[in-house]
Amino acid sequence: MPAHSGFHFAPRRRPATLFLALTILGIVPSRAEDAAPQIALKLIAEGLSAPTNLTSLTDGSGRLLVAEQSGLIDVITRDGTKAERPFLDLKSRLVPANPGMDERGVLGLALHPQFKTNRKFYVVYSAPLRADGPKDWDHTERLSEFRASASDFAVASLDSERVLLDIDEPDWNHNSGRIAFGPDGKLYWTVGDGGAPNDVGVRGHAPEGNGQNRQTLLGKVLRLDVDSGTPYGIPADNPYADGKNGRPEIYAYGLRNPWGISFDRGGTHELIVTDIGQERWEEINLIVNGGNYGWRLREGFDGFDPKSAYQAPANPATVGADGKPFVDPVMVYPTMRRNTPTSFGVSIVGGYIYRGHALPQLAGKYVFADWSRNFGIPDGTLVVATRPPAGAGPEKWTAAPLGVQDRPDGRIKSFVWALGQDEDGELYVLTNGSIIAAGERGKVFKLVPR
Ligand SMILES: [Ca+2]
Repeated sequence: MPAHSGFHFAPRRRPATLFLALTILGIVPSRAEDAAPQIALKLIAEGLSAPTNLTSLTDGSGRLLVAEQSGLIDVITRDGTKAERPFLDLKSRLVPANPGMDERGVLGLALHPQFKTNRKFYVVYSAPLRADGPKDWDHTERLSEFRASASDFAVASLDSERVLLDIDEPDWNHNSGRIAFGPDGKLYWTVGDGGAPNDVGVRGHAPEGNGQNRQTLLGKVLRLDVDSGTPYGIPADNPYADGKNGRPEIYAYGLRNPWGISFDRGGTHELIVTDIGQERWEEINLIVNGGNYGWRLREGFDGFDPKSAYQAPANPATVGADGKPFVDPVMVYPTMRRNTPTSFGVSIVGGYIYRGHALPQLAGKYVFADWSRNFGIPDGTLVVATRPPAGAGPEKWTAAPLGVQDRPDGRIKSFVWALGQDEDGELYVLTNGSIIAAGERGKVFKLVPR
């Protein structure tokens, strides 16, 4: 269980000279609460609507791209200025937004590994329901390829759109829509279970739930080859590439609402996907080819029964319908409830294994967040997970709040919408001041040395 206790709200600072003397002597405070956080949040951009993605514009300029859920992809220059002209304006392509909370909009953004030569990039966004989509369903998630202008890499046109794959969605929520290129050059896409509590519903949910049904793309991690085929190719080693026992796009399955995908830039380039739980557990998963991550027969390390979502069944399923065992998460923490005051919050937000240079104390650790401890009040928490040494037995990570300047408990008084990583491996925190994915209360911060 993650240790939130022991981290106090008010920063306790030692005199700098004492701290320096202790450091020279090689004595560092052993208790985290005794050390003032040596990390700060540097404001990079503000006045955005809910920012969902940040990535480097990999043209050598050092500029960043920031996607706003409500439709714009902005260019942020090296000095933190938002360019007047957006990279791309997708507003006309989006389904109309809810007035309140919404999980639709611009959800995923990834540049092609050879962007500098082919100018291609990929976006997942929420389009109005396709004309031939199921009549009473909500909208269509669309993966499209676009191309930046040859004369100006910081500008792209809607006219360059090539639609790769549409996935119809029964509800407005649990879309996920996160994308990333793997070290194999293939595009990975996390898709949520379609919404509705417990992956149960007459509209758009398979009898056994979408997560466990391999004939739907909902509740899956997909893998596509965007460099071959029309409109895309199926990698030969996708587990159901022949289409016999599942949809050929599927790479892994049994996910609920995986809001977070990243490949480790170092190590063995593992694929990390976080999954937002129903009522009990938030998960970090290492995704492997063909893995079944359990939803809705499992939540966290426990079984799950949709008829009693708050209580794990006495005799949980341990294998999927194909007889193969589930893949457990590498770490869980309890979803925030009245009886779990030490939780980080109500929805895990995926991050990155830190491989940058500015913050050596984070090297090799997984930096992520929880969206908020509360649906009404912005109360997100930054978290850092540490994995056991290689070969230390079954992989189980541990986590603690990531203290930052003036917020040693990691609670940064904003909703944490997403994390981002630049081409140097440095990390960013994308926040919003309300639950509404519109307005101008979105900000981007960079994690920097204090
Ligand atoms: Ca799971």
